[in-house]
Amino acid sequence: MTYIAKPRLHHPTLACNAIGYTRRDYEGKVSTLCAGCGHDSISAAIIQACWELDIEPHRVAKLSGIGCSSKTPDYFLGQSHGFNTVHGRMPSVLTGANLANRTLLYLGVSGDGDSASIGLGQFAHVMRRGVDMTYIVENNGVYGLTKGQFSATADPGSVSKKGVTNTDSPLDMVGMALMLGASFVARGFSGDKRQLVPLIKAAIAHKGAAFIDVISPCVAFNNHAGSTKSYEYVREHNEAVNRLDIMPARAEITIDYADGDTIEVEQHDGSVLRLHKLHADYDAHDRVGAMNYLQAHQAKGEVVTGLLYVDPEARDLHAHLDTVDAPFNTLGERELCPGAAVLEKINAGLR
Ligand SMILES: Cc1ncc(C[n+]2csc(CCOP(=O)(O)OP(=O)(O)O)c2C)c(N)n1
Ligand code: SF4
Ligand SMILES: [Mg+2]
Repeated sequence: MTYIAKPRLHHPTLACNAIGYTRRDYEGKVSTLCAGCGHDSISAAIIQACWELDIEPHRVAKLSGIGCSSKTPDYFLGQSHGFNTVHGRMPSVLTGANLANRTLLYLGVSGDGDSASIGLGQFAHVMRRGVDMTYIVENNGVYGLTKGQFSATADPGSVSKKGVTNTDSPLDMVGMALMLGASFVARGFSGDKRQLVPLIKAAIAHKGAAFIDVISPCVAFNNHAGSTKSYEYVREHNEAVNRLDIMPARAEITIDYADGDTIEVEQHDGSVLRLHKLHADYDAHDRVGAMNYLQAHQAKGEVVTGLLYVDPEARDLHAHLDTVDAPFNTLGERELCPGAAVLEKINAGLR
């Protein structure tokens, strides 16, 4: 229950990260989601990723919309900034916050209903603008919170718990993120933390719009035979393109050239993504190739996971707009009111 606070005292032998925090310092309140819900596994993966990256919790701003998935920011990073927005409106609030203060790490958490149905327009614009953020969609193919109606990501032919067959075409969030210009695009599965934690770490280290679609079974309404978002279905049809390690910038970098199937991708902050290719024909730098690969495997009924595309040279919205480095709330009167002469110059340029 959310009103039950977790004990603050930690066991003295708990391991600490480089800045002295235990993993428990990255937890939030007790989850109220159904036992076995995939979303709780994603929260655990976010906690693990932030702990391993030695992120100071107060440097994170977590934003979400409405839905079981959008409730989850209450269950991790209890000492971070949080904003639970209106249904489908998280991207615009995140964009505004990011423009006002670029010194925080932005984490958008949403659902397939929140981002692919009511929030589709907002999703499109936050991706094409290249807002520097990690955007996670906890994708279960249904509106879990409102009792299991099909969402826009439900596959045609999939059957609801009540026995209704979906006839609509699905929206593929990964395909859309690629098309819209996201500079880091990945798909994970809540049941595969070994793959998901490094994906989240790499997305956080990425400068630009990083998107992760995480298939996250809804055990209450979409985990039965006939569902294509159930634990069983995804385990059987998971097609991983690569395996990822990430080495933070400050750690000593050792590169192993011996393995011909490993690529190193340096991020803007100097951290290195090491991609172990599982499929020799897969190139994570090729946006069009990623789209084709996705479509071809989707047609075979496979759920492609892994890091599908990354542009390590990406420019974010601040670079596009040439904004000031300092957060707006630290700007003084001199910067905000530069005087009549400057105003005259601006007006002259508009005549
Ligand atoms: C403007 C508005 N319309 C509709 C709703 C009802 N509503 C609440 S959550 C939700 C769907 C949530 O689905 P999703 O984002 O997939 O989250 P899940 O619960 O599946 O994690 C809907 C339609 C609402 N809260 N606000
Ligand atoms: S209804 Fe579905 S999505 Fe919501 S908490 Fe339960 S299992 Fe998770
Ligand atoms: Mg959903």
